[in-house]
Amino acid sequence: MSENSKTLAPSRRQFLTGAAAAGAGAVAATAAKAAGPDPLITELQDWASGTGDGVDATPYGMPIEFEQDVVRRNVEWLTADTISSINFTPIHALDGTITPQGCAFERHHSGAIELRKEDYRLMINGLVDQPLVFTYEDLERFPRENRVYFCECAANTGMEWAGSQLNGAQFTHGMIHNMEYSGIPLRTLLEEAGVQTAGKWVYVEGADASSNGRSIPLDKAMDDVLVAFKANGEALRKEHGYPVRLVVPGWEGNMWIKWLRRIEVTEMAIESREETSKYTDTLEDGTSRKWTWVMDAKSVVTSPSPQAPIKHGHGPLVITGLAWSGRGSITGVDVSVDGGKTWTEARLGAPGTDKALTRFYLDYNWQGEEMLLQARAKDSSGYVQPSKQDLRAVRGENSIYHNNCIQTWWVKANGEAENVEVS
Ligand SMILES: Nc1nc2c(c(=O)[nH]1)N[C@H]1C(S)=C(S)[C@@H](COP(=O)(O)O)O[C@H]1N2
Ligand SMILES: [Mo]
Repeated sequence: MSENSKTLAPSRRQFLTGAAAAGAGAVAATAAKAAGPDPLITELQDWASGTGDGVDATPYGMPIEFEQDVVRRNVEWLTADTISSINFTPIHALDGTITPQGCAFERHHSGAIELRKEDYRLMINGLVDQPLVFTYEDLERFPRENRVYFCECAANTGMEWAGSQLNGAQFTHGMIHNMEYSGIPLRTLLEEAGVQTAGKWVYVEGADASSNGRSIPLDKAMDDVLVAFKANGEALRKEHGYPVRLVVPGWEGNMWIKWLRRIEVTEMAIESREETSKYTDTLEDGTSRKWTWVMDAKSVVTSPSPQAPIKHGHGPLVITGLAWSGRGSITGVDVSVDGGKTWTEARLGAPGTDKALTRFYLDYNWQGEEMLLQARAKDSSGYVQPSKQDLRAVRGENSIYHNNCIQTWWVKANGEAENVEVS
């Protein structure tokens, strides 16, 4: 503990006593030792005796230097080359639900390309009355909507099938982000082209070398899919598909085509690489499930967790995490501190919304006991997130994708946490 946090303790004690918090006694006891004038309160500080930076110093702001560790990270052995690769959102260090673009995970099959708006074209062809090509400016003239959705790579948590492996929520669950998109319903553009009755699918592809082509059933394409050009109010970042990406709410991230280039209306699915040899789920008997597009309900405790240990003493502890479902909204999250024997309903930071991240909190009185910390999500379809055993009973251990099982963190008496499995 630093000198500062010690001397700050008395004011925390007063706040807690005033709020009559259940665990305040324990905090007050440690705080009493540090009684005495706090120079941070009583002395004039440097930052108050001069002026700060002018408004011209930061045309576009970056996080302050003290937050430098809140960044994307790779898993070395997963990152053989950085072109066809993945990095992870630091979910252990974020709060709320919106993921800043600057630290939202990236997944590229052939690197992030630089595509100017002037050079951007979107083609709609195939089984349509009128094949069309749109410029970026054309797209800006269609009526648009704002929607918040999560994007989760189907491989999120994929390294955990055979046993607990990666030590941190960022690495086990960080292939997810949640942004507010501004975009045009794909339906609007398809109606503009006129889908013929034989058209049952759309094949969507990107302008990058991989093209990452995927087939999407027409029903979904006409439902809630967006052709998006803004995220969290500003232009998409290059790595997220600037200037235009597809948003496929609730469905696996692989279908969220970046640098969206072409939409072909087809009679049948194309059965491309990305929907046959990849993004299918191999079962125990060696056969594979295909068309597993929806991301089922899932949750994770983000703090405490291996990268976010408990650093304060006994007493009030905020247990928090994220929950989401590709089948609707989160209706509740249960938290267990004893490896799933007993559960307590967590408090939602805000009511769950459709196919978006929901933040949950459990305000806990921790007395230094070891915990086997778990969260369990429930969604508006009535689905409850399964245990690892239950998921394995159905899916085996040969899969990579669609692992939505309950995660366990073993929180030790010293506040450190480790990725474990309970049986
Ligand atoms: N054109 C194109 N689109 C793409 C990809 C790609 O490599 N090329 N990767 C896909 C995968 S596998 C995922 S999980 C998401 C990741 O989106 P993000 O990089 O914005 O997080 O984009 C998808 N869209
Ligand atoms: Mo992905």
